[in-house]
Amino acid sequence: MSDCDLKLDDFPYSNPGYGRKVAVFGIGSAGCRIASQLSKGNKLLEHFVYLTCDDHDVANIARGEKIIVDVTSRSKSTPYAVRGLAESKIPEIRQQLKGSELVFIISGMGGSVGSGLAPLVAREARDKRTVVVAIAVMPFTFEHSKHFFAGGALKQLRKYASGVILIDNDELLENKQMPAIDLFSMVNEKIALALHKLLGSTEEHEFSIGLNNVVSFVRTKSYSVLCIGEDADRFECRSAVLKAASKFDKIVDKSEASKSLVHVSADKSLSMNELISSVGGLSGILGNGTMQIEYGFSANSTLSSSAFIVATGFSSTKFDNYDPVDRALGKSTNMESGFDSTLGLELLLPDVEIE
Ligand SMILES: Nc1nc2c(ncn2[C@@H]2O[C@H](COP(=O)(O)OP(=O)(O)OP(=O)(O)O)[C@@H](O)[C@H]2O)c(=O)[nH]1
Ligand SMILES: [Mg+2]
Repeated sequence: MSDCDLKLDDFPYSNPGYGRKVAVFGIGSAGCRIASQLSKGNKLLEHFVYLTCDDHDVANIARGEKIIVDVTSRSKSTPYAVRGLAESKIPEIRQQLKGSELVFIISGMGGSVGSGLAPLVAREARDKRTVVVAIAVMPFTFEHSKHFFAGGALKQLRKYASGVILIDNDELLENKQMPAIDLFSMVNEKIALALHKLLGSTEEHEFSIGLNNVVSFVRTKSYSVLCIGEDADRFECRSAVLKAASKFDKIVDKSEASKSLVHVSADKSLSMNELISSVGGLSGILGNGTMQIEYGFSANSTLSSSAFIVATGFSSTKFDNYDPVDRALGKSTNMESGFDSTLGLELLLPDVEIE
């Protein structure tokens, strides 16, 4: 079978990978870091594209395509400005999207680059009838000044993407005493590992949910949220699953969960009983008792037990409050206009703080 004959449905197979049929766009500083981390572990995902305004975001990335939008620090003041400056890069973006059936967009929300360019790439991909799954890392609660842009960008992403998976930075921090630089790389490793396991890796001793399942699962207009739990001390996967499940409470109304995907990563002694009690216990925590669960597991971890849960079906999240214009108007702003048309209001409300 030649490369061109491969369909997404042919998963799993190990060699070759998806080639250009699946593209991963890392956008902005956080997006480039997380995508690069993912590229190191995943053999199936082969076409990585890094899109940003700052050379240093991609300086240490050896493989993949890089698109740098030329800006000065002053012209990079808002996502809208960055998007305008990226117009000249649209042919390059289209070139990188060519032949893709599925595009993952990974980006931190709230800065100017990811918030400006992730919706642009999502729009371009959608115009080519490509399935777009956006993975949006939401800013910390303390980053008040970033919430408005994050809220606006999220709204646009939801309009263009077939599905959006939200990650709450607040819920990834376990040890706040760690040096900030180590903490960010640890958080990025966790996110990349979660995506790697959920999207389908090809390692031994692994039973993966698979890319097709994940994509059909997140193709919904409701919110999907990824939470991660770890049990580093006792190596218990049940405790890792419970920790991950408990995090949803702070982001969404967890009783709304209609479906969830769970990947449990433990050492090779993982027993069927442990798996049953870990995964089975989940429907008592998430959803209203009828939640559908798909699961996968790895029995090759040597570091800790981890659980990665993507749940979907949520009608709102704590991030809905991140758009003060919506809140002030008490309604959903027209997605067509997104944050572009409300930008003037942001300038009038520079110090809005949202708890
Ligand atoms: N998980 C994670 N989040 C990050 C990282 N860097 C930044 N963030 C978060 O992502 C949001 C967007 O930040 P960046 O990606 O640095 O922003 P940008 O898109 O490059 O835009 P500029 O700041 O204008 O350069 C921030 O509000 C942070 O909360 C990272 O390495 N990992
Ligand atoms: Mg940046």
